[in-house]
Amino acid sequence: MPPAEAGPRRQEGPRGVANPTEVSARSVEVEGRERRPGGPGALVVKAAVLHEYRQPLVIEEVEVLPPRAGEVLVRFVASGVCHSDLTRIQGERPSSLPIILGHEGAGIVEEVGPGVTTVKPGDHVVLSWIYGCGQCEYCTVGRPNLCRVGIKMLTGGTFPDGSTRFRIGDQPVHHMVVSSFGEMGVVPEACAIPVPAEVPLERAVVVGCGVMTGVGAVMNTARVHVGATVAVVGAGGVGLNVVQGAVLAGARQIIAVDILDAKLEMARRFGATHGINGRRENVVEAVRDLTGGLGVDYAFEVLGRPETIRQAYDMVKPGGMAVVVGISPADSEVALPAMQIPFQEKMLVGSFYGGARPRVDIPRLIDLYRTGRLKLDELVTRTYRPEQINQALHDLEAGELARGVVVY
Ligand code: PAD
Ligand code: ZN
Repeated sequence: MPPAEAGPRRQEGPRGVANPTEVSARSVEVEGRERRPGGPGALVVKAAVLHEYRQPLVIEEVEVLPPRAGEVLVRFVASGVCHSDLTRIQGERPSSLPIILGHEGAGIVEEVGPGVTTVKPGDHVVLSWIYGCGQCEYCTVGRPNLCRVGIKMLTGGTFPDGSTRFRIGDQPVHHMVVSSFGEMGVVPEACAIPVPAEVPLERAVVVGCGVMTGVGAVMNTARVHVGATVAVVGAGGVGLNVVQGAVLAGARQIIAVDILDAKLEMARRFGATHGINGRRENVVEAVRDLTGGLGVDYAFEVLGRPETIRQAYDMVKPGGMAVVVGISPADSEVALPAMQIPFQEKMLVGSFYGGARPRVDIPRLIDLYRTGRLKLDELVTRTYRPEQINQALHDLEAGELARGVVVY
């Protein structure tokens, strides 16, 4: 730690901070970082910024404002790259621009704002991309993943009061709640979930989205029963976690469906009992053939297309459940055989962030990894340096990754 006078200083002044009295009461010196004059308390970091849809992310200097009351400044150690980031880049899910994407993050708490009690500087954290306000009906009944304040944060790209903690010059830069495609970010305390320091963050990071979403869809949303039959359409970063969730739940048959043989091979390594290549086979017929003609108890769509949602619905047996995890383009619709809905009593449900209760589920998943029952090492196909972020996104789109992870 440098002597106090050499450490970064916060500037007094009105620019950028709505209420300067809210500036961190427990600020720590942040080694080697410039706190820029004129932007009170702002730190300058490198981040990958999306300025325009379908264009590469631009790596540039961004100011990070200090955490306010109830907020935490995190220095990212790793960030996973998820298809939801690609969807945002492609404009299939419109965002406020410019924005720093990245929602699968893990890092070390650098500084906390006033009133923060659950983490302190130096703590290792995995980030939740859903903020639960703790007060609303959904948070109260134990469904914080549906918290309307959290959804507004996710879709609007700002903190609940409409402000952001990133800036380039005078322009506010939006958040994807976590915004782990940069060296540092500010998140609400509720999103920073402490994890034991001995768990490597460049592995734990994948719990923040892919594992939570996939395993959570099995455990929390579907509650797959022992001995069930399961199909998983789309064996990517999230789908492989549906596969390993089904193993944990004791499913007897786990059928992976993908269009790439390499993905089907990966799915087998995660515990799939069968693989179907959707390019070569009629997947609904193939699933029925493997299940005595009836279909599976549970089918998970982990891709985000109306056609594959329909496939998942069709491959479920009467009385079974189709779970939609994949996020389809904003304006798409699904057609279903209307008469079958009552006759066959099939359930079609959505699963958002695996029904996560982040404070409970993220530590549980980390524990399952520590005790050897959850595969995280095998999920991380490739690691990237921060300046290779566009390459990581390209490799994801090309289907080459289970998960790619940027390490800072
Ligand atoms: P990914 O790109 O790693 O995996 C997608 C997989 O689908 C790849 O293995 C592809 O080869 C495969 N695929 C492509 N076309 C087909 C097809 N026609 N039939 C079968 N398989 C096919 O993506 P991901 O695992 O990171 O994300 C998957 C989806 O889940 C995506 O829509 C993402 O936005 C969504 C998601 N949802 C949530 C949620 O909370 N519901 C959270 C995180 C991600
Ligand atoms: Zn994701």
